[in-house]
This record gives sequence, structure tokens and C-alpha cells, in this order.
Amino acid sequence: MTIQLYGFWRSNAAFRVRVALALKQLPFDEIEVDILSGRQFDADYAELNAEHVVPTFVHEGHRIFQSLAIMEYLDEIKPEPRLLPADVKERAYARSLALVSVADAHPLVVPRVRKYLGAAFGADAAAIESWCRHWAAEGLATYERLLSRRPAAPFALGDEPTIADICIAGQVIAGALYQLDMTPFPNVAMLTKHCFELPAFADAHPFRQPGYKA
Ligand SMILES: N[C@@H](CCC(=O)N[C@@H](CS)C(=O)NCC(=O)O)C(=O)O
Repeated sequence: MTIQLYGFWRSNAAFRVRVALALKQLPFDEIEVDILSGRQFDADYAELNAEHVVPTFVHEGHRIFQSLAIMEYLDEIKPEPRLLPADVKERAYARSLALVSVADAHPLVVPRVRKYLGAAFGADAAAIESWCRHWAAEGLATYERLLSRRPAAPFALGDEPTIADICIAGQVIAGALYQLDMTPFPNVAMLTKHCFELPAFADAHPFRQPGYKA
């Protein structure tokens, strides 16, 4: 099975896919697309990914984009260990948790949004940083409310990590990138402590990728 992942060290969405691949023990080659330097708009990459974002996942020549779609695809081509629960209600809950970050919190802090805040509204670097800190914290606060209603045991859905934990861990990384204090989010911190004890999560962390810049 040949797998290529077009990603970037700082990309939260690429982090999700790296964790999923590692949990599935699927080897892959990662190809860097420096989204901070605008390489996502290069003609070659734009041909591969019409949305001009990472990640793009290529499996035996077949391309897939959107991290959640990629993780679900991986679960279908290699069902064990499961990233989505077998039970239909649990599966829906795992997707709901995942989408809090994927669909609601993370899209507010991506480079194209940060760039547009400056270009369209004259936001300076401090204002953009404040925007990102706010939305990263909102995502964590939502997860904290959800995990206080249904505590992790030790992962969000039970004994094994699922797409929910991957996306919650990604939101914690967004918080780390903006130096957020995790004290108000103890349930989230405890859950992700368990996640990052696993090499699949720890090794996929943006701070451990080639090209990482503090
Ligand atoms: N919902 C998408 C997010 C894709 C996305 O926005 N990726 C970011 C990096 S995490 C990106 O490539 N941004 C480029 C830009 O905003 O110009 C997914 O989960 O794959």
C-alpha cells in the first residue's frame, strides 16, 4: 500500500491524519507544502488540491482531501483498530466531537482567515493573534463542557482513542500554538495527557515535525 500525505508541520488537519495513520500502523511519505509561504497556491499543488489547503492524502494514486473524510476512509480500508465506534449512536457522538474542532473552531484560525483579517479589515499582528486566541479558547471551552457532561474514560468514547480524541488533541495543539493556559480546561487536559502518552499522538505533534519553527 503506497500512501503520500501532503502536509505541513503546523497544520492541525495534517496532524489529525498523521495520528490516524500511525494508529492504523500505515507507513506513509509526507511531502511538505509550506502553507505559510503560499506553496498551496503553486500550480502543481493547486492541481492536486482545488481547495488550496493541506492535507491531501494519496493512496495508490487516488486523492482524498478533508481530514475527516481521510480518517473515515482509513477506517474503511483498515478497520482495526477502529477510529469510529461500531455502535451507531456512539459513532454519531464521535463525529459530533470531531466536528467541534474540524468544522467550528479550527477554520477560524487558518492562514487564509488570518490573512483576510489583515487585508480586509486592517487587523495588525496583535489583533489577529487576539482573534486566534479567542477562537482557540472557545473550542477548548466547548470541549470542556462536553467532557464534563460525559467524562473521558480515559478517552472520549471509552477505552480506545477515536476520531474524537484526535480532534480534541488537535484543538489542544491550537491552544499551545497561541500559548493558552489550560487551567480552565482540566477535563480536556486530562484526556489529551492520555492521548500524548501514545507514540501515535506524540510523534505526530507539530512541534516534532521536520521544519518546525518556534
Ligand atoms: N477542514 C479541512 C481544513 C483544511 C485547512 O484549512 N488546512 C489548513 C492547514 S490546517 C490550510 O491548508 N490552510 C491554508 C490557508 O488557509 O491558506 C480539513 O480538515 O482537512
